[in-house]
Amino acid sequence: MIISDIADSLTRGAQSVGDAVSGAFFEPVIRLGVTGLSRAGKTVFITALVANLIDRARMPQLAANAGGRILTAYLQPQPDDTVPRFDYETHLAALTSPNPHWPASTRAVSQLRLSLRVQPGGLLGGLQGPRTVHLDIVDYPGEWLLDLELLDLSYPEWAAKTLARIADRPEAAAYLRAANATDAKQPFDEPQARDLAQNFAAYLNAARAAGYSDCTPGRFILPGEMEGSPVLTFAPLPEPASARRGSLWREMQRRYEAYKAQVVKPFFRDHFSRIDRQIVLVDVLGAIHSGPKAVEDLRRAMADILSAFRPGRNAVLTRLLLGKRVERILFAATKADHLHHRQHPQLTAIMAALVKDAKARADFAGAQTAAMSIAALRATTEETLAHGGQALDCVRGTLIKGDRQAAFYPGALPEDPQRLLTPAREGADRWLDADYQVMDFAPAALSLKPGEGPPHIRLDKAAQFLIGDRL
Ligand SMILES: Nc1nc2c(ncn2[C@@H]2O[C@H](COP(=O)(O)OP(=O)(O)OP(=O)(O)O)[C@@H](O)[C@H]2O)c(=O)[nH]1
Ligand SMILES: [Mg+2]
Repeated sequence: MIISDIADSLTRGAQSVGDAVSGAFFEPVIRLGVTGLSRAGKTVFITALVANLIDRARMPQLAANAGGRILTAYLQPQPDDTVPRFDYETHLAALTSPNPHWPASTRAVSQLRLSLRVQPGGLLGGLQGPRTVHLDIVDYPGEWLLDLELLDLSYPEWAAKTLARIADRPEAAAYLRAANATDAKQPFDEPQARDLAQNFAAYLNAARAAGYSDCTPGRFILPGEMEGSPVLTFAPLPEPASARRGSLWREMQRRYEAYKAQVVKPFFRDHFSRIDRQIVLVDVLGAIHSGPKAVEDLRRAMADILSAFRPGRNAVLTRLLLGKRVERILFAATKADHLHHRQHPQLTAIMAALVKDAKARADFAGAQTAAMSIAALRATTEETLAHGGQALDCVRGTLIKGDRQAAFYPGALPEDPQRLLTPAREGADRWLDADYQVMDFAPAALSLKPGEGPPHIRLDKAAQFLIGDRL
C-alpha cells in the first residue's frame, strides 16, 4: 500500500467513526446521493422532494408520514463547510413563481441538510420521545462517476486506450491530426500543451453533443473554477519510443496523475464513499425519443456509471470505501408526466431492462435495488381523446414554445422492453414500428393549499424506498 492510500484510509476511518458516533448514539444521519447524466432531472427532483417533505399532504405512500409520525421537517445549515449548499430557495422559486419556469442547469456537487422530527414507530415507539433524523442530500453529476475508470489506468494505458477508441469518430479528426503531428519526446512547452488540451476538450464536447457518453475526463467538459489549471491541461498522445525528464510526454503523464490524485480521488473519497442511499435519475423517455442509438448509448453509460456501485471491480475504490457500501439504489425514469399513467408500467420495465446487464454481473454488493417511473414535478394533466374511432390516452400541459396549452399523445411504448433494446443494440437508425414524441412542457402554475407540496408522481413511493425504513 502506498503512503497516500494509507492516509486515505485513515481519513475514511476517522469519518466513519464520526458517522457511527453521531449515528448510533446521537442523531442518525442518512446520506442520500442524487445523480444522473446532465439534464436527467436532479435539481428538480431534490427541490420537489424537499418541498414535499416539508409540506407532506401529497406524501401518503411514505409510511412514517401516513402513520402521522413525522412531526416537522426543517432545513438546517449543512455540516460540510467546503461543499456548496444546494440552492433550494432559488430553485423552488423558479418552479412555484406565478410565471413558473424550470431551474437553471447546475454543474457541480452541492448538498443540503433536511432534519426530520420523527416519533419512533413499532411496539416500543410510544414509550420513547420523538427523535431527529438528518437527511443529507448530495447532488453530483453522473459524468463524474465515469472517471472511476481512470484510477486503474496509467497515463500510457489511458492514452493508448483513448486514441484507439476515438480513432474512427469524425468528431475526433481534428484532435487526432494534432496529436499525431506531435512529437512527445520534445521538451515540454506550455502553449503546445494548452493547445492540445483545448483541442481534446473541443473533441469531448463535440462527442457529447453527438450523443456519446464516454466523454472522460469528466471535468474537461465541466471545468468550472479549474479551467486552465495544469490538472486540466493534458491530453492523450501517441507514446514515443523514449522520453526524458522535461519532455512533453513526461509532463503530460505528471498532469494526468495529478488529475487522478487531486480531482477524481477526492470526489470518491470525500463524497461518494459516504453515501448510504442512492437514486440514479434517468431520462429514459428523452433517449427513446432521440432514437435507437441514444438508447444504446444510454444503456452503456448506465453500465459504466453503475460499476462505481460494484466496488470489488476497482482496487483504488475498494480501498477508499473500506468496506462501506450503498445500501439501497433506486433507478428512476424521470419526467413520467409526459406519459398517461396507463403507460407507466412499460416505462418502468424499460428502466429496469436498461440496468439489467449491469445488475446481473454483480448484484451491487448486496445493495437493495428497485426501478420506478416518477415525475418530481408534475407539469401535465391526463386526458382521453377520441381520434379516428380510437380512444387515445393523452397528457395536457403548457408548451414552453408558444406558451399555450396542448394535448399530446407520446406514442405507445411496447410491453416488452426488448422491442426497443434489441434494435438499439443492433445499431438500428430509427424505430421501425413506432414513433415517439416528447414535448417541452413548462411547469404548471400552482395554487397550493396549506400543507401541500408541489404535485408529483410517485415521489412519495421513491422516498419510502430510499429512506422510509430509517424513519
Ligand atoms: N415534465 C417534467 N419535466 C421535468 C421534470 N424534471 C425535470 N424535467 C425537465 O428536465 C430538465 C432538466 O431538469 P434538471 O432538474 O435541471 O436536471 P439536472 O439533472 O439537474 O440537469 P443539470 O443540472 O444540467 O445536470 C428541466 O429543465 C425540465 O425541462 C419533471 O418531473 N417533469
Ligand atoms: Mg442540476
